[in-house]
Amino acid sequence: MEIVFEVKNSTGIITLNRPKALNALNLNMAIQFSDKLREWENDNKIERVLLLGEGNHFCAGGDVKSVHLSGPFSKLKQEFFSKEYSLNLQIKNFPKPYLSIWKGVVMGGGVGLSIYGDYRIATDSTKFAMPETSIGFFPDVGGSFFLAKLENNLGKYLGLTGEIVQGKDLINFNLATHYCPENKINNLISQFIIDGSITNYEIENSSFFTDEKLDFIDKNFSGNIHEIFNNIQNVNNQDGLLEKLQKKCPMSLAVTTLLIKNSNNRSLKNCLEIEYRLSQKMTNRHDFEEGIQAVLIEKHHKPKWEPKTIDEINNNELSSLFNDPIDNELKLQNSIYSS
Ligand code: QUE
Repeated sequence: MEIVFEVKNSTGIITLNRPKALNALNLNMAIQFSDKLREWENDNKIERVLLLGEGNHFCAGGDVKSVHLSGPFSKLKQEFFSKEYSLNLQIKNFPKPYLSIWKGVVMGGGVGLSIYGDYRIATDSTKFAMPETSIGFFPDVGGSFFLAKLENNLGKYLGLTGEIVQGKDLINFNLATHYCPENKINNLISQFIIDGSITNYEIENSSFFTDEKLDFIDKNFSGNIHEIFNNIQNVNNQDGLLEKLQKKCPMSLAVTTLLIKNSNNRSLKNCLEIEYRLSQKMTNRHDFEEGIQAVLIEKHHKPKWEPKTIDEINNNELSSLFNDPIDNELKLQNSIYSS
């Protein structure tokens, strides 16, 4: 079973169960997850939901390897992203307390399964990131919603660089709601299952995002991707940031910047519908194939992006990714619980 459902003491427990694939979410899991949530939403015996990852990690993302292997313009590309994004919205609208334990890797699709819930528990091993610009994709699952809400250009920074965020910073940015030391996680889970309460532990780790770093991000990550590169080129002491960004997919960087810049005040539903159109276009570009090969299949980590640099981006291609309609646009349902 790739996903396991249990009920203990009026708590519905969901365990992502593909530990060898870091619990990456595939279509089958997304369908079962969504069906079970719908059942539990209407079940008076269920008072709350707990989401766990089997093994050492929460969830590495969507199963983009299968998406890639399904070939150009496949049915799976349509089905997987429409199911995943509608599940993200379903979680946002789920009317009962929903808690995720952020053990280990919490990336991409894993963020989408947890960030719209009520409680996200960071622990000592938590590694949170939106790393999709490394695979020729973009920060989806509502990245244009929750990253755009982060202040002082932080969301743009996280979406472009894919940088890992940990304990204290996750709390400071309100990405996690609570911290719990690794050796107290089982206590926290038992308590939540019994009565829905959550112990909040004081976090002792220090922050990696110093005031100086946050100030740097605020100053240099405004505007479009060309302005951002220009800004960074003109400062010293940038800690290899330019080199890091130059390794990412240029078209992904341009798409991510535009997406986050233009998403302020959009609803999650609207963001996901826009992202769906982008998902279909981006997963059928050469760069996605290149990125998946480089990072997940051959693992040589030397993708040959086309175009190679942001300066070679064709603005018509860039705007067509956002503006040209596709055959099967995603139209999500408004929830009866809509907030
Ligand atoms: C960027 C990503 C993903 C990634 C690596 C990136 C991603 C994803 C996985 C992943 C990791 C391990 C697995 C798996 C998938 O890695 O979205 O099936 O076993 O799912 O640099 O966006």
